[in-house]
Amino acid sequence: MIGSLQTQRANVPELHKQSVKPYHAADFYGMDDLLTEEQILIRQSVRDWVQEKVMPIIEDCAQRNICPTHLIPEMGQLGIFGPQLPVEYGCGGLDQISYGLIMQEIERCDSGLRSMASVQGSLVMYPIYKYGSEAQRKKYLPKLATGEYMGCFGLTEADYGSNPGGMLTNLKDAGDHYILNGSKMWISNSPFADIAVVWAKNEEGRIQGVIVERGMEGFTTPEIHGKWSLRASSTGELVFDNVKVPKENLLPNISGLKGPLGCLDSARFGIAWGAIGSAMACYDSAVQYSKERMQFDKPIGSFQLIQKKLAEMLTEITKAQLLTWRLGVLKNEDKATTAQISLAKRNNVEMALNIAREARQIHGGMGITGEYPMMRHMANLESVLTYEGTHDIHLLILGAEITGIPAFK
Ligand code: TGC
Ligand code: FAD
Repeated sequence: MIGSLQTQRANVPELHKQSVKPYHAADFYGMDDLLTEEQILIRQSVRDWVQEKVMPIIEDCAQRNICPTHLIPEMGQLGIFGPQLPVEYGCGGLDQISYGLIMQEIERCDSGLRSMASVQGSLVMYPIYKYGSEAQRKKYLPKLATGEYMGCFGLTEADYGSNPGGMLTNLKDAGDHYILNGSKMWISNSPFADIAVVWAKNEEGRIQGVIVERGMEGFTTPEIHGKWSLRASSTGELVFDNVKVPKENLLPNISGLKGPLGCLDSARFGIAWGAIGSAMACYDSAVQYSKERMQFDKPIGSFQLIQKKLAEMLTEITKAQLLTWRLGVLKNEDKATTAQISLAKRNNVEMALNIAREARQIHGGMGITGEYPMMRHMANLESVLTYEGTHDIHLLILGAEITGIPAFK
């Protein structure tokens, strides 16, 4: 039953191809000197693929609300899914900075595509690896790594977003299986996912994770329509109506809210890198445009007000690059804390959103069209600011870290 949608995913939609300008990566402080040769090679291979295969079609996908699922097999081949997980399960075995750089290069193109990749790697493969049985790891991880299976992560409910601990979705022990009831809202990848990692309360009210497979009776994944943001990503619900879940699908090695929140640390880390990609794309476009666009018989880049915008953009990108690289080092040493990750996610997403807005202004009227990427990035980043913990929830996580007093409730 699993993978029944793969044929549909393989269909390549007819997409309008846009010409793509060469890309100049901002690296004002020589950040590349801090990277290993392997990290630079990995970044380059993803950058080349994105530039050649995805950049030309992404605007059309977003305008027409098409999730480019036909790219999934190539993403699998490139090692984009779960690159930070061990090779013995078919994954990349890479370090955390390489993972971050991959997210950066994908989000330089589009946050929706990065969403697809970070949900798969950090929110589906990671919990199966970290909390799953050996049999679950062997069954799912190699196929998730190639993209043969795609997954989604069900934590949020319609009435429990920032407060997932209040969830109502529940799991009852029915002897040789569990019965799952409830629903999840705002789930990336859900409309085409083969499996869902779902968080639900057991009869004692303790949160547990289960793997639900497409095709299980009573399990549906309606799509959410009408989004102005992440239009090249597919978002939906997960609905469980007395779904029989085999006992072997329970993630055995975790219980409590720390299970899903632990996965979020990995995904939020990837977002911190990804947001730099969006910012770099908008900055690069603004630099090129300001040198070409003439007003008052001069390139607009000759005006001080435009130079101020560009200088401030480069400053913020450079600060974010240094911050995030250091976070990567801490993560490689297994020392990065939740609060440190919150600081980076919060800072970098806001930074990218501000740069998208400023870059849009530099492009004048042309900036509101799909000929340039700013409006798409700006609209996408509104979701990124909200998902994986809202901007204000991350501020409160930092507030609790500083004072020792949680202010959530
Ligand atoms: P609280 O009492 O603080 O914590 C409950 C238990 O969890 C532990 N914990 C963590 N463990 C691991 N990693 C973390 N980051 C953790 N944060 C907390 C904590 O130690 C405790 O453990 P224990 O053993 O004592 O039970 O929980 P709270 O209910 O007060 O909530 C705190 C708060 C608000 C910070 C948390 O609920 C939160 O982060 N809310 C935001 C929800 C969120 O981020 N949802 C994201 C959904 S997934 C998504 O958006 C995917 S989009 C992906 C895409 O498309 O790219
Ligand atoms: P609410 O929690 O209702 O928040 C509304 C406002 O109230 C926010 O400004 C918030 O900061 C503020 N607020 C809430 N509590 C407090 C407080 N204690 N103090 C001060 N202010 C507060 N979830 C998944 O599980 N899986 C996914 O794959 C997934 N993908 C998503 C994709 C998209 C495109 C979007 C938009 C969301 C996705 N989400 C996913 C859900 C996302 O994580 C939630 O939207 C997010 O956690 C916020 O929850 P909410 O929308 O219910 O907002």
